[in-house]
Amino acid sequence: MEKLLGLPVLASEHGKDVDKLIIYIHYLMIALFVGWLVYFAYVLFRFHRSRSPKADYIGVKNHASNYIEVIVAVVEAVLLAGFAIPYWARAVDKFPPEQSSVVVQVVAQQFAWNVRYPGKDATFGRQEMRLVSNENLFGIDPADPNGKDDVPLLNEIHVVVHKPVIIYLSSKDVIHSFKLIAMRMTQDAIPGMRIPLHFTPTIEGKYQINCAQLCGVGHSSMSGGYLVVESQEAFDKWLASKTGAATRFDE
Ligand SMILES: [Cu+2]
Repeated sequence: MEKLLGLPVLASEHGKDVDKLIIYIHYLMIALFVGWLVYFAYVLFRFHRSRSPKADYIGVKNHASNYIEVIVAVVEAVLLAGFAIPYWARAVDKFPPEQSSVVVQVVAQQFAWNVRYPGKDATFGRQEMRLVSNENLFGIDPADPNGKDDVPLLNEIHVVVHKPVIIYLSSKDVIHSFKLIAMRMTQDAIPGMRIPLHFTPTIEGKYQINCAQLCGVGHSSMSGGYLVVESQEAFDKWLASKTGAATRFDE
């Protein structure tokens, strides 16, 4: 079924469940589609003018349609309560501990992804909403020494394979949506909010980041961002090479 639907490459742990749900929903939709077509063909045949020259004012007396409707509703309830809600609960609730995860901050803007790592001390500098400005997208307190070695980047996020990732997502201007198709991850980025999301990548590689909200004329260029999944050694080397570098998006 994955082949038939042409599902994109999957590279995260929880993504299997997302794909399962997509496939089950398609099974239900196929059953409904075929069922309706068969019924339509039957009706064309059964109620042709030649077979029913006179209208029947009493109509159907059996309850087949009620039973079928109940079955469809039960299947839908199982999909919702048995699959969709537990997956959702896991996405919003079951966060891995920060100490054993790669923690990244992302601030979307028209039209790029600003990324920040905590640097060598593994602690982000203190942030405050009132400090957020064009020059200070993350609202970092310059007086906090923890922020001195933070690593700001643009359009690139590196993570470690099989290690959980926590991303704190926000937006500078309008509503964007952070979408990692291979990770089966989509989350709106909303100005003034800091929304956490988490996933565990399973396959090394380079994956495109997309913006899933039409956010302005340059919307499509937000797919210039990418996620690199690599080994711990490669990640450490990469982060060390970026420390001290300052990158900022300017229009
Ligand atoms: Cu966008």
